[in-house]
Amino acid sequence: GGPAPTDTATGFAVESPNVTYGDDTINARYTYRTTDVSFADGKYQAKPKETVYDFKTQTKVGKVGLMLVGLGGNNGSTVTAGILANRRKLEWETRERSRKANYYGSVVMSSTVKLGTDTKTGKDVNLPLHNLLPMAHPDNIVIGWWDISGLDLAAAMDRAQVLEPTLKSLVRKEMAGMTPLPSIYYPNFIAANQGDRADNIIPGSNACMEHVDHIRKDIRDFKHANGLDKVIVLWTANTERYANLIPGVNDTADNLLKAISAGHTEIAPSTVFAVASILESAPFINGSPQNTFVPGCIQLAEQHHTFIGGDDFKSGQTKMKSALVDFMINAGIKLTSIASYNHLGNNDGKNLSSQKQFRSKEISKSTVVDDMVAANNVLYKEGEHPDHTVVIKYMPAVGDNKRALDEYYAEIFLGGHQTISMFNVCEDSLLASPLIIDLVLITELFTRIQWRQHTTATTHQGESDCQDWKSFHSVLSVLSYLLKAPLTPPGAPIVNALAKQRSALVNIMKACVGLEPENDMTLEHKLF
Ligand code: NAI
Ligand code: DG6
Repeated sequence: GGPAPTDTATGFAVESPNVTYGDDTINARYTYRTTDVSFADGKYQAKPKETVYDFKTQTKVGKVGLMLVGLGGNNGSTVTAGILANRRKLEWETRERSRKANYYGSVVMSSTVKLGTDTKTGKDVNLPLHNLLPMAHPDNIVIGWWDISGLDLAAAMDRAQVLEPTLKSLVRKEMAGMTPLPSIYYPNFIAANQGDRADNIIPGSNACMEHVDHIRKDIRDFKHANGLDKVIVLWTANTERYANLIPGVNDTADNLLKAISAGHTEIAPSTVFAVASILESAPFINGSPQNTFVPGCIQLAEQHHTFIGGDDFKSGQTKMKSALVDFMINAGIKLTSIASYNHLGNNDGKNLSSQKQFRSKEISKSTVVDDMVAANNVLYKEGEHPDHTVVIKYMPAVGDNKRALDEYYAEIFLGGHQTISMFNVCEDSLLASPLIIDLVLITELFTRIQWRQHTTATTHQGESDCQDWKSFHSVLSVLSYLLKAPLTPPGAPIVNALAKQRSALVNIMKACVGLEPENDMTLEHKLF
């Protein structure tokens, strides 16, 4: 069973023959139990299946850098101010009372998972999710950035109109010293109404290899200047229009690189950033809805074994939708329509008032219930789907305080109807910023996890044949909980249901320390 378990940075140790703690790794053997189903003789045959994996997690986190594309926007300036406030443990007055910096809204920093049951009290022992495995701390993340708007971050924070004046005054000096690197701007991809803020631009208005090389150099310089072990790049810039998928242009990695070299006009800035990041082995996450990850870009990430994740932060309205619809359909209630409306007055809303950019958002907001509907063949016939309408209106006066109204209309017992109406008001960027932190912390963690599969049964000596160690697939679908339109490896199913997405994340993390998924059976409290 290896050396005796020792304590780790996580504050607990697992005592099991399947778990060993090395000097700089946690090693876990984990039996993954699933059910194979086949159809024969007019009925399903369900056969339990076991697959044995080893997971190896490097415990040394190292120094982590985050480069944000669009840092001068509402999310970018807010997440930076939030990290500074936490790092300096700031407190500030509001009209209600004094507030302290926190990471509320971050599933990693502010939610807990059940470790097990206390042997003395019989009560659950819960740990912050952050403590399940050694993870980076957001306070220590070094931030770098690009923006087509040259405002320093203090001015950008004022423009965003998100934070309390008292908090702004405490971070102003530091933020004023942060100015964005110039970025690439292809006007055709974001709304025309954004043109007046584009004053910090790398020359050229179409994709080209010079732009890729420029961004690659920015990443290298940032890494070197700050002595970083790794850099993660995240797109929190404007929503772009969809890029047309053109055979020979963006369908394969080779074609994509050739198309960039040839200055093809259908390559979006976000794809240029993704390509540059992939080539620098820097994971790239897309917080916006557009199809940055054209097939050629996904293939390039696979070839370079670099993580990519997307698309579109899942913050308020959609997170609620992917929880509520999961509840309704799994309660046997036939949801028949969803009307989703919101209005907001920030720059995101202004950009989305343009039809092509709105269309990108409409797609990502509309696909979020598909898996739940498809799974219930009692309520829905093959191909049947609830009506689903998404409306977004730009209303400058409300600023970042988005108002979202949703009506869920459903059929209940014997032809009755249930209508659930929701009104959700919040600062959009205060919901989105912690998601940026989660995406970075989880992505960073997965850069340190390797797995291998056992291909033969374990002998009495504990030996068996194994495949070579590998990383998770380049398309990091474990980020799904945080994203409206989760990107999955080609051919892999998309899971939108919020509870399932969280379980996948938590249970994979638990498997890495050799613990079983939480099954919620609590037999110990039922079988006396
Ligand atoms: P924002 O409009 O305030 O900020 C976007 C920033 O990106 C601006 O400063 C703009 O100058 C910059 N930008 C545009 N094109 C660029 C380029 N090519 N290179 C570098 N910088 C560029 O938007 P916000 O509210 O910060 O949102 C950012 C993105 O996140 C949007 O796509 C939005 O749809 C998405 N999102 C936001 C959520 C939220 O709750 N706030 C949730 C889900 C997604
Ligand atoms: C209006 O819908 C603007 C959008 O950018 C959203 O605010 C953002 O995508 C968050 O949407 P949701 O549905 O996750 O709250």
